[in-house]
Amino acid sequence: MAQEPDGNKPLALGILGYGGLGQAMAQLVARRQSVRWVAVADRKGYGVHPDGLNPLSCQRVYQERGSVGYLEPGGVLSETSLAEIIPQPGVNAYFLALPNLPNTFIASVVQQFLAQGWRGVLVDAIKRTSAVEQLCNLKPALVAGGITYLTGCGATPGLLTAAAALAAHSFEEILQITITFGVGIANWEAYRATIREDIAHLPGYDPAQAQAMSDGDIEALLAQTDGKLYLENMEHADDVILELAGICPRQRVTVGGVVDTRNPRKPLSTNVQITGRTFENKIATHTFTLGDETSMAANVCGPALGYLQAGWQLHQQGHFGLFTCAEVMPRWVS
Ligand code: IKT
Repeated sequence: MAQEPDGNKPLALGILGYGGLGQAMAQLVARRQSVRWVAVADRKGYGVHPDGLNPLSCQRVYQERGSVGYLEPGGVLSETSLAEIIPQPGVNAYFLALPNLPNTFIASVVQQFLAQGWRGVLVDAIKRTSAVEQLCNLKPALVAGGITYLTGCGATPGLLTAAAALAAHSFEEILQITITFGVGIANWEAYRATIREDIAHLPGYDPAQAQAMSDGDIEALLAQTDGKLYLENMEHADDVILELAGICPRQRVTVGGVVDTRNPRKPLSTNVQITGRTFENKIATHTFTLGDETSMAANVCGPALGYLQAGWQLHQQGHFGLFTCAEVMPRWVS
């Protein structure tokens, strides 16, 4: 089904997944004029309203009743919410705020959009190298299907990868790109899916194991580490994204960090260091550091929204296929 662009109307945005990041995106969009939040889906239901959904009432319904499917009006309870929301008319773009558990899940959702003939913009904040590689395989189908897909558009990959791609231009050769993140959240329940995905990176765990863990299992694990997760040498798509952009071989990119699930204060300042050799044969390092007061929600959803806007402009110009956060500059959303 074709979602025809109309330059005068606000971009009609849907959010798939209504956990911590989905809810944060809804709040952020409510403060902008050129984007309207019109659709949302969680595991048990979905809601669509062409005039706009209210983030406060959606959050209340979700917290009190467990699904946006209880929204009135516009809510539908369904065990197949994703399949049912895709054919709903009037949505130009979706932010995929879904946990990629199992690791093939986001690619399978994209297949659903393709199978239903949906046209528009999709943006993800996916994390793993192998997950982005699955999406790369879908590129010809995305081109043929008229979908403009932007991948890796959160913080890492996303904001930090794009900063590295920009900083790389001071150099003739990139020797090393090191991303180190510090995330602080008051309680892990606010970001259940994100924390599960982080646990999947710990030694001895994989996505299937993390997905199978009960909330009690996660609490028991966090109790052993005083609520902190120390992540090193993660399988992170910053590497394939920077390689695809021609900046450096993926082996030169490393990602790690610390997540504190019991304290909103960051355990360290998130930064990316780009070390290279200039044309004058000097070795130097650029460092881009995020302000400690910025939250994970701000650093994931803000860039993702900017990439959504960039994707919408590309789509309106007839550019379809797969694009990464290192190939496209996010656009400011008024
Ligand atoms: C990941 O999912 O792989 C890491 C994520 C890191 C987010 C970085 C945010 C940076 C910041 O706000 O300073 C997350 C921990 N899941």
